[in-house]
Amino acid sequence: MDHAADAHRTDLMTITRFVLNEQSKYPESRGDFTILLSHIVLGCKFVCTSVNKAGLAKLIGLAGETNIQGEEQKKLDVLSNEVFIKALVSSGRTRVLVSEEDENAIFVESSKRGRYCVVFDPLDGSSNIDCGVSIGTIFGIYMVKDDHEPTLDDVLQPGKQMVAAGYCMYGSSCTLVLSTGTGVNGFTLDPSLGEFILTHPDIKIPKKGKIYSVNEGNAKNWDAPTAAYVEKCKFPKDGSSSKSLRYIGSMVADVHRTLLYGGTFMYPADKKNPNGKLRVLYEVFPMSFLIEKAGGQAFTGKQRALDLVPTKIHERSPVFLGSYDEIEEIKALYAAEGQKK
Ligand code: FDP
Repeated sequence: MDHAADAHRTDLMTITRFVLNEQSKYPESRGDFTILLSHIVLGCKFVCTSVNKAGLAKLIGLAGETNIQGEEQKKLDVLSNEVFIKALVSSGRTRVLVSEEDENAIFVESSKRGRYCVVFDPLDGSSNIDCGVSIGTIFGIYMVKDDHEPTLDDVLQPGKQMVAAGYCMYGSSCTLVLSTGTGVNGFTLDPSLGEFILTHPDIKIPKKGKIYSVNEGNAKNWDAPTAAYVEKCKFPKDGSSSKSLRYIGSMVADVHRTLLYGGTFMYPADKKNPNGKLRVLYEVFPMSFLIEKAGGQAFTGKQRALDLVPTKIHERSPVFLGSYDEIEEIKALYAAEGQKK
């Protein structure tokens, strides 16, 4: 990127302008998606500001409640959840909402109802809040017919049916990565303008990668294909260099790096957690959607991640996602293991 030229840029592609441009390609479009997205963007800006001043505003620390996953809720989680629910409902474009923080799905009252269902994790990676490590919001969007009473089936759909997905990372800068089905684009918040500006157009994940990312503390409980892949990363037998290990432990940050630099991000099954840790609807699906749209792959150890059909809103699944060739290797290891059985 030419930073000098960039500094003098006057023709800014804001996220709203970008989505309006996309919308103009579909003359039948009613603009509902653009309105929904502007409410999500507002939620992201609000959470970004809250994360930035968390220390000052004493938002760091426990809120005194435990969420349905049995995790302690942080004040920022509670706040972010409220912000997103209010922003989504007030858009008048949503129907069913699923949040990581709420045990039950939210069915939007009929006067405020629209065609979109949003599944989201308002503040993912929350164990990192107190030490200032990057955290983020993850969201996936389904569009359903608006001719029926909303039900859970509206959101219990495979990830390949999503019409859009994205995340916002609250890090050294605030970055929103979005796919509306064709390509993946990254926008960075310009705090002086209060606008997300297109900074990473048409992101493509490198076909191969030099980084692997996994919680190696769980290695003693891994299955054979996961252990074999990681062993190969560290001790390649084909004369190639060993891969680097990078694990932040905050999914948005680990996936963001994987998307830009290539490699693999894994949260595999293990003996203690046969379904892994990450939640299908609002972690595995949106991230798999983005990785696929950027040219990579996402695999559960058994199938393409986006083909999973969830039966419960907080279901978990193992996931291996990243560069196309790396995931091919992991798929081959699982296929070989399957033949042994
Ligand atoms: P966190 O527990 O801090 O909220 O699913 C949540 C998540 O973070 C992901 O963001 C992250 O990738 C993963 O859990 C980290 O889990 P481990 O601590 O088990 O490695």
